[in-house]
Amino acid sequence: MLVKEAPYIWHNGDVIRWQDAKVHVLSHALHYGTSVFEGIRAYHTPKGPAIFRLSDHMKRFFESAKVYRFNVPFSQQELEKACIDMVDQNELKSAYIRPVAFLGYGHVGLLPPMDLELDVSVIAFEWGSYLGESTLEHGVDVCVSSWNRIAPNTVPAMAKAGGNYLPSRLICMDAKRNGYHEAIALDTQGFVSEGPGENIFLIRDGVIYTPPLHHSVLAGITRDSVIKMANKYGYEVQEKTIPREMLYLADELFFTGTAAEVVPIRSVDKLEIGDGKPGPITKQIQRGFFGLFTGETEDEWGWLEHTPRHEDSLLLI
Ligand code: PPE
Repeated sequence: MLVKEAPYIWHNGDVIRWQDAKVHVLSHALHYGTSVFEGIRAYHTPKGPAIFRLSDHMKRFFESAKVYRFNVPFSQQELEKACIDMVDQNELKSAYIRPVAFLGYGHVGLLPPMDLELDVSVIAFEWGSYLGESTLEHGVDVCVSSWNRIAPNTVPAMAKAGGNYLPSRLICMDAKRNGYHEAIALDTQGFVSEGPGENIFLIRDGVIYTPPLHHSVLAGITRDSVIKMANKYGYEVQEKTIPREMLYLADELFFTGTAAEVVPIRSVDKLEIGDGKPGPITKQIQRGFFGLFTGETEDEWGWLEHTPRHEDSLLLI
């Protein structure tokens, strides 16, 4: 997806012009994947732009950094404010927000000094639907990837680090090369894990299932939101090990993710799921999720952070 540039980027505490946000080619993260990041969406609501679960995303950002013992030289509160400011100062009605912290320039070799501070940027820009315009309504065709997800005790799946996404690239390419919208990956034991950038849900006989975290799954914030909403609607949600064949026998399947949102899956390996159309429970959950942003679903969890406008705080260097 070609990025849609915005005027400003927050970088190490300053607001700079988009074009000026550059790094050195010897930056550590470019060579070794030593970065952590988040993907957060801001939605256009009747009360103005609202960021979805900002503090939960930034909590995960700091948790990812903790696993790698990274020294992020800003507080969670400061970075939350940077996210709000980037939506606000770029005058975005809706946005995808990408906070990233990375080992920058100055040291070579695998282990620079442990107290080295990371560079931190917050980028916000417009990003439409992730898997294609009509997919939210009609669903996606997926395959099971020939590549597995990252293995336990190698690359920690719960830490959202740059390096995690090399296997995701292989999984995505597998899907695209074979004419699918996306792929589902199995863990190294052969159980269903997740998509390259999405969690997965399966519905069978009215019960909703999703793989538990020990199957190399990112603890998705959309995943958690869907579990809470489905419980509210009275569905039983089980975090259960899912064998591959259960995908083919599902009544309904869908992906969740910040970029992907809630996307129905209409076929797996060219086998139709249900009658090949988004099912009723998927549609109910989709409606509930998007309703949070139109106001049709009451935000009883306090998930929406409305962005105030600070005309006087624009700090351009
Ligand atoms: N699994 C993976 C591996 C993953 O990367 C994401 C988010 C999820 C599950 C869903 O998590 P959450 O966003 O908290 O509901 N993937 C991000 C990056 C996608 C990209 O292509 O870049 C995202 O959706 O922002």
